[in-house]
Parts: sequence; structure tokens; C-alpha cells
Amino acid sequence: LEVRAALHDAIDAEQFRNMYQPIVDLHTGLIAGVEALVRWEHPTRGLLGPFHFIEVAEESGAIVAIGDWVLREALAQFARWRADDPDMSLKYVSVNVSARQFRTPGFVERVREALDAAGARPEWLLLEITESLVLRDAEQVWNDLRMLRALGVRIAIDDFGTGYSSLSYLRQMPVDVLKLDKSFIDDILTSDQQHTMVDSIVALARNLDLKVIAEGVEQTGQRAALAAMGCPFGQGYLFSKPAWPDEIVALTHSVP
Ligand code: G
Ligand code: G
Ligand code: MN
Ligand code: NA
Repeated sequence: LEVRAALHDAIDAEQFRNMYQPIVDLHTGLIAGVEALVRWEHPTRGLLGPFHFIEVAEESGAIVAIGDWVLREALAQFARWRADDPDMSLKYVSVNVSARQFRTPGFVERVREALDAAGARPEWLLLEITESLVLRDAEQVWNDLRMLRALGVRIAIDDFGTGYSSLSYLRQMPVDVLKLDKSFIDDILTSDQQHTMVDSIVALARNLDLKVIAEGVEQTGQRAALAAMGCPFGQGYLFSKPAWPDEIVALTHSVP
């Protein structure tokens, strides 16, 4: 409870910040979207990454309020970018949603309110959820996913491939995007097996009408291999590390 109070105090004191990491269209080289990645600007400890507080926020329940803040700020920031440059290539912002946050009653309604508050269109929002949350197939989870998609919000499975999705499930899941985990991308240039694996997932996703975002792209060779497979999107240090909003504007203006 102490931790929970401390994290709530941090929200009240406006100590959370969103960084954003580009998601790049591998065909055009343009930035298609950004993923919001939260940081805690701690008064004495400095800038803290999620590793330092997300797990304890999950356990204490503070993740619901922090997640709400991240979502609202990400949508407000996206609306500002759009207002400043309506023609920008940036089409959406992607926001991580923890399992506990998703399962807290009223999540869909809070997303709707956050969109309204920012004057944001549902198409501007991609929500990243975990494989295990979708796999539960709890009636409620799937119903909420369907409601969000009916609004026009898209759903991504984060870290795809690290869980236990079966192929038959993948066909039925009410999702739009697979974020292929970095561990799959790491070895595509050095392991024929990994290359075949990623190639197969990309082909399967295409047939199921799912978009793929390859995570953790660090090398030009990886990017080229993914593009050759027809993987539509990539994210990783090759393109950019997580960046502040003004840096994102500069990136969207730089020639790819
Ligand atoms: O760049 P990075 O260190 O920011 O992110 C580390 C981890 O923290 C990632 O797995 C990411 O999904 C998670 N994370 C980042 N921002 C958020 C957030 O706003 N909510 C949740 N639940 N997880 C986040
Ligand atoms: O789990 P999730 O995908 O939400 O978290 C993204 C995490 O991966 C963040 O911590 C982000 O900083 C990190 N990340 C993004 N791109 C790369 C990359 O190319 N290499 C490595 N090592 N980490 C990355
Ligand atoms: Mn993510
Ligand atoms: Na991930």
C-alpha cells in the first residue's frame, strides 16, 4: 500500500513521462506509428524505466492509474502532432496495456473517455496486450476486445511468440497486429531455422489478415531480410531508440 501511495503521489506530482519509439513501414521507410514507453522522472533517483516500477505497480494496483495516465497523455500528444502537421506520415500511437489494467472493470469505457478527452480518433490508437491475456479466452476479455475493435481501436499482441498461442487460436483471436518478439529477430541472419520461422509467421499472418511489427531490429541486414519476407513493419534501435516528442517530430521530417 505504501508503494501504491508513492506511485499515486508520482502521478499527482506529474512525474511520469512518455517516450516514443518509431514503428517504421519497411516498404517506404517512413514512420507509420510510435510506441509510448513510460518513464518516471524521480525527484532524487533520476529517470527510471518501467523495469523499476511496472511490476510493483501491477502488484499494488497503481498500474490502473498509471496506465490511464499513459493512455491519455499518448493520445493528447498524438493529437498535438497531428494538429501541428496534418500531413505527417505518423498514423497511430501504440500503448501498452497490462493484464490487470485491462481486466479492471470499465476499461473499454475509460479508453472511450480518453479518446474523447484528447479529441482523438479511435484509428489513432493501437493497444498492445499480452499473449497470455488473449489466451485466457475469458468471455469478458474477448468481448472487450471486440468492443474496442468495433469502436475502431486496433489491438496488437505484444512480444508475440514468447507465449503459447496455438495456430487455431490465432485464427479466431479478435486482434489486428502481431508484434513479433525480438528473440525471433535476433538470429534471422545467422540461423536458417530462425529465418524460416519468421518467414512462416509473416506468411501466416498475411493469410490471416494480421499485420506484423518485427521488434528489436538492430541491423540493416535484418531489416533487408524482413522486407524481403514481406514483413510490413519494424521497430528497433536501427531506426531509433525511444525518444522525446520533439525528437519524434525531427525524425518524421528526416528523409529515410
Ligand atoms: O523501453 P522500455 O525499457 O521502455 O520498456 C520496458 C518494458 O516496459 C516493455 O516490456 C514495455 O512493454 C513496458 N512498458 C513500457 N511502458 C509501459 C506502459 O505504459 N504500461 C505497461 N503496462 N508497460 C509498459
Ligand atoms: O515489451 P515491449 O515490446 O513493449 O518493450 C519494448 C522494449 O524493447 C523497450 O524496453 C525498448 O526500449 C526495447 N527495445 C526497442 N528496440 C530495441 C532494440 O532494437 N534492441 C533492444 N535491445 N531493445 C529494444
Ligand atoms: Mn510493447
Ligand atoms: Na515487445
